Amino acid sequence: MSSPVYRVLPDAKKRALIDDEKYLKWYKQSVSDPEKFWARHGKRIDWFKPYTKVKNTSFTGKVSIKWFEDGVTNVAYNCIDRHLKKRGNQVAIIWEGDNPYDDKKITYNELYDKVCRLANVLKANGVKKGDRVTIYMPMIPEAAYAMLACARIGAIHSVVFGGFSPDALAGRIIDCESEFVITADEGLRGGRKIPLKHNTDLAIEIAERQEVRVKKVLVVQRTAGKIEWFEDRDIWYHEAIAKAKPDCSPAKMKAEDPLFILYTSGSTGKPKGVLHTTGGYLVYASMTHEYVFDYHDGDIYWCTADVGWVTGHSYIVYGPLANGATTLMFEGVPNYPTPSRFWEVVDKHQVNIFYTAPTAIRALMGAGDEYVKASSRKSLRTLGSVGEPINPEAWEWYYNVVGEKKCPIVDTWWQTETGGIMITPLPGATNLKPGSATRPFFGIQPQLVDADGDVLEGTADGNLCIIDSWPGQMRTVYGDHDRFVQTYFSTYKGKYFTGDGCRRDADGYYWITGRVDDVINVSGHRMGTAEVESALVSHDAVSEAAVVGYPHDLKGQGIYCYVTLMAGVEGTDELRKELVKHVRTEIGPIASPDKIQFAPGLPKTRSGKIMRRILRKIAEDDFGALGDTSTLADPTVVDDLIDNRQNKK
Ligand code: 6R9
Repeated sequence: MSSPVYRVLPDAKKRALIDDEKYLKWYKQSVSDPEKFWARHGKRIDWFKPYTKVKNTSFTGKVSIKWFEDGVTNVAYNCIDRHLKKRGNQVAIIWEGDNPYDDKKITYNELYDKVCRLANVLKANGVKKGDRVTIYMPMIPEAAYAMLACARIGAIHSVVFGGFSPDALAGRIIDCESEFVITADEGLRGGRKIPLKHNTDLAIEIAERQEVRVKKVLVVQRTAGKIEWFEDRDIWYHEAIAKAKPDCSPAKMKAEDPLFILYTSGSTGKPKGVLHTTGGYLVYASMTHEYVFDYHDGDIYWCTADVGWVTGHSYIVYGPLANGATTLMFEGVPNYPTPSRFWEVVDKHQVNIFYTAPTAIRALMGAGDEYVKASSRKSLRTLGSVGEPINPEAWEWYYNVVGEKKCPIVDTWWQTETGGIMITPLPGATNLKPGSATRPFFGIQPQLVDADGDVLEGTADGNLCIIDSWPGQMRTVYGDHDRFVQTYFSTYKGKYFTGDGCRRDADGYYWITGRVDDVINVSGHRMGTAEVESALVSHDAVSEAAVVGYPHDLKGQGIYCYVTLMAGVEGTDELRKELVKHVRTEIGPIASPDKIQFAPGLPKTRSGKIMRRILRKIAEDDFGALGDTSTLADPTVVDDLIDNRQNKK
């Protein structure tokens, strides 16, 4: 398979921090002597006490990952205080509201004030180092203040995406036994209100039934909508910070003290609490932010993700702020009020670096070029993509129409678990191929293995592993280290297994082919099929469910559900609608099933394992290639499934 190659643009090369020669040299150093390489780059952040040990990591046995372990620092100090002398009056955060007339700018001096006050409010309400604080917020600056205030006092934040349901929020509060929640009255997206405080109230009730008691809820007033108020528990944010002191000295944090927990879906069980720590994470987030986007002092940088996802953590808040950047935070959606919104915001704030997801690119491509062409986009210099494989058509459109052939695209592959970007082009160094994440970042050693774990060399297609640690790597699953070892290091002994399939071409470029486990990627959001299944079977009418992904033009993957009903229940369209609604309440709108097929029986092996391979094929309407069905307990169920498939082409 040959792909067009887009050579490094001369202008990008001229201004770049890293050209190809430097990339190759640094990469070689980074993998041949990681200690030395990271000893040098660890210094990019400020340390209260410098580290003497750099790397102490093992992917075997109990698995232990420590970076810069005797160093002492503070993330909020690095993201704010250390910039004040030089850039106190520089804008740290540009906030663009859902409504195009709503925006504001927060300087580093103001950020310091807000974060210190909030840190003092947390302290005054009993939050201590190591305590878990749940943040359930819209995309407003207070979400960033909340994260940084936790970091400042050493509390561990757990940000829960504002689109999650009360049940999903409750599960996350319970898992990390969080006693403090920061939320807003309501969120606002695309002109629609999201009842965040109401959802929080419901989640707290659910948590209480499991004996996890949330003591305080801090509420930011965003819409001034009507909410219920619990006098002894709820606190207005604006009242509390008005009274708080505007200084708060940053807690002395060891490099391996936890910074945050972020829940993410896996192939089995409940979402896992991915734990990231302080020093290594910040070094890695800031370094990747600088080199991958070729960030220069004074650049206006915009990542369109939500802070509820890891991309928002590393590339809206921590990476950019650690680098003293101006980071844009957007409350709204790409097509509100019109599909020109992104480009209008780019022009309005003169954005230089723009980082978004393929699902948004595809949707805007579908809306038509005129929405792009109505804007100038002259300020744009670098474009980024993240969240799922970008199909070459969308890549070409992004490059030609949005970037007008003047902006390199960095297709960045990484995961919640990796903390930062792992495989990516560098704007001034890497020739691009549409659809390929290209080459590993410094310190990253990818390896492809086959199903038996045999290492594949050269041109190959296999499962993607990383064979040595990097500073941004997750350290454990919160409260369940065995699950960490089991999930990531047991499939291929001694290697971190990513769960992704991947091809390496003759130029050594990596092409991520998607998940090889039971995780589906819907609009760049990770969804465990097991989670959707368990939501479905929690409905009275359902006896069994199997969920698979299928190719979807806009979302990348759609959610296809096979549902076996309880005896006597009839599979009507009405019930379909009800089940969709049920899944939305259990998990959230992002988990809405696209197709529901009622199936009297599911294809199972004699040992009772559902053969998902077959279900995937039928969902793709590709049942000519079902493969071997002879091991099925009852091969006749397959005919019924084919006859009643919901994706007939
Ligand atoms: C950052 C983030 C991780 C999964 C990952 C992979 C997919 C992310 C990608 C990509 C192809 C890219 N993924 N970026 N696939 N090309 N540039 O998205 O984290 O939500 O944990 O998802 O997303 O399958 O394993 P997370």
